Amino acid sequence: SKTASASSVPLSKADLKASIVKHLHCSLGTDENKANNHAWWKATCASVQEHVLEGLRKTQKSHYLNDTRAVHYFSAEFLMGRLMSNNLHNLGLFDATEKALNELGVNLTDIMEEEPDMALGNGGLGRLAACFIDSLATLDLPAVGYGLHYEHGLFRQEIKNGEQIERPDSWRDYGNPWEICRPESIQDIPLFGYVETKYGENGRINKEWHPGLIVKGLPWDIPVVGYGGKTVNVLRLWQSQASDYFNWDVFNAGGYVDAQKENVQAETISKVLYPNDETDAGKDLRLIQQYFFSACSLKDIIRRYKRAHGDDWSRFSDQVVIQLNDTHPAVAIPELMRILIDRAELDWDYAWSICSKTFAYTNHTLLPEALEKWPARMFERILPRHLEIIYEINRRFMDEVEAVWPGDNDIKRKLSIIEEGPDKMVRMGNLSVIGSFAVNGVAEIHSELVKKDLFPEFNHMWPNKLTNVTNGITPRRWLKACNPALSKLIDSKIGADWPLNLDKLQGLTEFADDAKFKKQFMKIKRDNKVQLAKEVLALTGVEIDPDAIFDVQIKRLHEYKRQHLNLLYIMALYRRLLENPNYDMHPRVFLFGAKAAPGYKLAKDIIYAINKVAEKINNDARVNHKLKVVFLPNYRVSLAEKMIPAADISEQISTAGKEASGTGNMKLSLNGALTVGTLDGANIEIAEEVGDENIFIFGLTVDEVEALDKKGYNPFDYYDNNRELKAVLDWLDSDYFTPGKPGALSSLKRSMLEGGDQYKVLADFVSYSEAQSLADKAYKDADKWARMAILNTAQMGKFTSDRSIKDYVKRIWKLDPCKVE
Ligand code: 26V
Repeated sequence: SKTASASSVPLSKADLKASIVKHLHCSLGTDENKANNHAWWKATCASVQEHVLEGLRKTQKSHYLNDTRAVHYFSAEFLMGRLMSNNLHNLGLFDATEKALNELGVNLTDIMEEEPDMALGNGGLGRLAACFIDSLATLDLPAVGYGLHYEHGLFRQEIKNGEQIERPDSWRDYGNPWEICRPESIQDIPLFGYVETKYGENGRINKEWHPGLIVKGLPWDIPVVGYGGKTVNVLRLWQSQASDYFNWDVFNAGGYVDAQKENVQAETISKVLYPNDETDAGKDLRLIQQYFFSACSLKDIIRRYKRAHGDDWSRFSDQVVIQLNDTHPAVAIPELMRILIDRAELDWDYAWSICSKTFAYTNHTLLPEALEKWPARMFERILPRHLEIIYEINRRFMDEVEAVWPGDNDIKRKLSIIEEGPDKMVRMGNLSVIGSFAVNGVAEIHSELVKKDLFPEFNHMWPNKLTNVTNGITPRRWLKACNPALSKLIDSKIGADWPLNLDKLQGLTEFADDAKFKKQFMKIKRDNKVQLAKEVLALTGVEIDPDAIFDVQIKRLHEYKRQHLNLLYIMALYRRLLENPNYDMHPRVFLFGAKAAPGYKLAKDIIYAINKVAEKINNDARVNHKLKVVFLPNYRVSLAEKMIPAADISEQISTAGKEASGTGNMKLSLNGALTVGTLDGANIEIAEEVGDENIFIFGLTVDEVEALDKKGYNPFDYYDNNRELKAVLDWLDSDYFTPGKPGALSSLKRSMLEGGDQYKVLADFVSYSEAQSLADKAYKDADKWARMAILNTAQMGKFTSDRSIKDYVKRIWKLDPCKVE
């Protein structure tokens, strides 16, 4: 294999066998006869990890010797999923390991099922971070991912009587074979307390923060293997621990009991991932988490910088760029200022010039409820010195605003980091824009809306600061590893280097009219559907037909993503079939996967409604040969890897202007699913790539949504004037789907009528239904469908996360690759 020469550890099949058996004996303390799948999985991991660690050592040495500029990706979430398959593919060891295990009587696919997902993220933003670090390593770029070592990742979802139940996730119960504990790099992190002002001899006012609590940050390193196996970067995740000592000043001030309470809190900091997606929880612990990992990471970076450059700060921003994944780590900005001013004793202007050349910020959402704000009083209690620094950043910034718009207090009020009111709030978005040298949105339309609607005045002040970097996905995980049959077919047609150069997929275009290729392509899709059907049966007991259309909507449950628009359409189809048993449609299975934030009532109601409608339809012999509905519990990365290769239709149906980018849309299209979608987020760019004839676009545009709001949107206009829509909505009020419980689904109807239908579900219903009919018609022409599916795969080159990373490097990070060896 191509990585064999890179490693001094031997890599033949026989050696792999020997190594796995050695680990079974020496690391696991078992043997070939006794070992179960879990033991085989662990032994195989240990064996793979040998190669990974060799690459890690070489990479770190090479980065150190070359004193490279590096990007530091700060993210509260990294949704890594499983690592075994990915690491094997990236090391080029997959096939050899599969064969080695085979000869030991072990099935690689089976033992990979033993690995728990690393679900250290909620959804899009966390998975994007995971794809990005894969691409950074693949492109030989010096990079470190920094985040939190949550003891419990995103909750495990169970469905009981149709309802979501949250259960704790425990991904490390039996130890995680990939992570390395680094006690030698522990950091002390101060919290709470008060600030003392001291007057120095030279007239300088010095501030001293007397923290009320010090917590320890213990780093765990997860190696990140680039494709080709050469560069192995690190994802460093911080775990909180209580520190052995307190600051006695607090006790003298009478805070003993409080400090004890806070000490318990120390261990709590990294306990659990907040499951909110797109709503700000506003909790103390969340701010503490954010500061904890940002401060640990900054100290880690500064320690490394000082080793090479001592106290000379002049080169800091040449060596270090920090990317803030949303505002979650934005408190790193005042933290760096604090270190430079209070610790390094630089003057403000010099400190600020360093700081504002170091940070860049990515915005991932425009939804107002997701924009982070912290009560100033809470901020002051937890981080008193940082609040002072923020006020000073703001004071100076207000002078700049005054220079641009003299006397305009409205603009000052709007741009201020501090929102005035009965409770002053710290706006983390404003802080991030002011403290960063670059700000980006995640798809063309989203970035335009960031400039036009979210931060127009900032864009006026700094016309080059706001920019776009369209998201991407790693084709290693999202095609090569998850869809091996299709990958091999592609290899045979265009060569095997497409995972590194996804534009090569365009080479498939010439086979879009090749009858044999179409047959092979669709045979693989069908095999994947058979495979998924087995999984569905095992997980839910529902039998589905691989010859039906598999229509897939997988993403977090949120009103703006409009799973309930999909549901209304399903109910309409059900009605049509009941009214006319000969209603002409190709059999279709609607598959859902979605977690709702535990406190998000309507989202949970939608999950319940989907399950109840599914139950009814699946057991209705009048229709269930044509229509089935499946809600797969506990949607996560590893389940996505099974659903995506089997999808025919990809549902991307958010209200225009609300989905920043989407990345599931890219994964599904890459695997030959056709999109039914709105002109929102990256759907627009997907349509540009595949062409309007290979996608089903429907619904209001951003401009039309805006115009409708201006004119005054009234959902009753649609309800009163569309018989089918009215009947379907009224159905929700009956007890048809919830026998004996009338009204159990009424909250959905209410949200779309009396509630005002904020997300324009009713306005888009007819257009959606028409797009779905076109999809149905297209599918009936198998030849045409095959062509469209192939062209989707062929045109996804743009959406590799390698391209996203190259855009970041060119527009923002200005990094050079550093080849290892
Ligand atoms: C927000 C919050 C608010 C505070 C509590 C915890 C928490 C956790 C996550 C978030 C972020 C939600 C933003 C997000 O995930 N946006 C998604 O980002 C994807 C990657 O850029 C993008 O494709 C999706 O369209 C966008 O919704």
